[in-house]
Amino acid sequence: MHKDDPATTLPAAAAAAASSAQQAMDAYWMPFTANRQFKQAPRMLAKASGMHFWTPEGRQILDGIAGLWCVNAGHARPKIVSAIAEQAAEMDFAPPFNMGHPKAFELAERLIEITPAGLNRVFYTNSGSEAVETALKMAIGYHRARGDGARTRLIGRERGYHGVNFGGITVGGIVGNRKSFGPLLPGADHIRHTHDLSKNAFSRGVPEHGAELADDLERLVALHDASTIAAVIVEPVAGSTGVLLPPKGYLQRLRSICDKHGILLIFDEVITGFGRLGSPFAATHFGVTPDLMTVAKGITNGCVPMGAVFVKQAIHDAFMTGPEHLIEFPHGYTYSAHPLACAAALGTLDTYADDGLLTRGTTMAPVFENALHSLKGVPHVIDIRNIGLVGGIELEAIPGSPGKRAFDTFLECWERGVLIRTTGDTIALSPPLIVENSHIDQMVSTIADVLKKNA
Ligand code: PXG
Ligand code: PLP
Repeated sequence: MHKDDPATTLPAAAAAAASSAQQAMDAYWMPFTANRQFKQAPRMLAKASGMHFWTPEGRQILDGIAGLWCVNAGHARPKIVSAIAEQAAEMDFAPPFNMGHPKAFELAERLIEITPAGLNRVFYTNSGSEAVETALKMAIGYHRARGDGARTRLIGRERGYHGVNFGGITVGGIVGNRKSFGPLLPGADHIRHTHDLSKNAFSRGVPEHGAELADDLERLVALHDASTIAAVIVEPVAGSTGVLLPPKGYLQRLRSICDKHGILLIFDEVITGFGRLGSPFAATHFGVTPDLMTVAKGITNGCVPMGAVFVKQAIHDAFMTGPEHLIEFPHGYTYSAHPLACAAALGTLDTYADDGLLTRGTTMAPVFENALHSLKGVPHVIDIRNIGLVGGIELEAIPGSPGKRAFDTFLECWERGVLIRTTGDTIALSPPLIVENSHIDQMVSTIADVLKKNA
């Protein structure tokens, strides 16, 4: 297993350049960040290896969230680093439209060895958001190609996160990400979310209650008629909204309702893909195969931007009609199948295989679960949720200041050398899959200390 570098000092010039005190900060408009707060008290990262980041001043930070749910094999893994460097020197770019390069094909063949059986065609994007837009277009285009062109309606779920582009926020269900951007795409609707603290608080693993919430899709079928519905998209485990697990039997039920009505099922596995739950994909984990599956993040260990959509062959084949010199699917990105991304992804798959990381979460899950649930009874903790190597700790909101308790906890954990993530009043933990017991202890004890101190 990979070990962190003991020597962490940055070259003096790099440290000076990155020093937050001297850095002009006005020009960079930061994504999903409280810009004004950040720029008053910047939190800068300058180096990463294994389970850790280091600040420009050389302070070590334990990475409790795999960067942003993406660095599943830990930072600076040699096979990935050298794959990127060698590819950059050999061929920096190749046009993806009408041209190919060997690693794009090699990667697709390697990927379909680990995807659930049947998902054996791959389309490349550069992010999860783009993967979602691509999957939604494929779903609508597939029905039209089959002569069922009235099926255009897209169904998402309350509290869902599917990236930030217009299709993704249309099917997404996070109010703050939607409310400022107008009417979005027409015709979409949402099924209910599955979070129910009154019945399921402090469940270990998937909660017992709520499989029947999948029947909410029947309500939308009754309202809109199945003949107008193209697809349903859900995160098998909702990440961004605060780690919401599917109730026992829920995904199976959703699958069978989709089958009954000819509706495509899309799993958005941008977070759950590549070992996060202790299996290669959530679809593998739950034994439910979607028709389309979106991934990103862990596909390259976060090292070069990349996303992808996996589809069943029948969906791909439905497009393969018409004159052979014409483009079958008028869609793609300048950087689809970027050589650096393909090289990084191949290095990543090798690294996952070398270290058994796509299933290591299963081995570590009991340790992680026990550590997380030891926080029950700590002040303000109202729920703890876990599966594989992802956990959510929900805090009681400060009346009138939603999100503040969690954000303050995040700031204090950072001061104490642990990087966590918060969304609303939920703390999310999703460490690199190379995590050891001592790291888990450090994360959980730091959170406990901060919550007790501020009780
Ligand atoms: N779908 C899902 C399920 C995701 O989790 C995306 C799509 C979009 O991927 P890109 O690569 O476009 O960001 C995501 C991304 C958080 C957080 O706060 C989660 C994500 C991204 C940024 C922050 O938990 N997930
Ligand atoms: N906007 C313009 C003017 C373009 O020419 C292109 C691509 O050629 C795009 C947007 C899309 O960029 P990308 O392919 O990187 O998504």
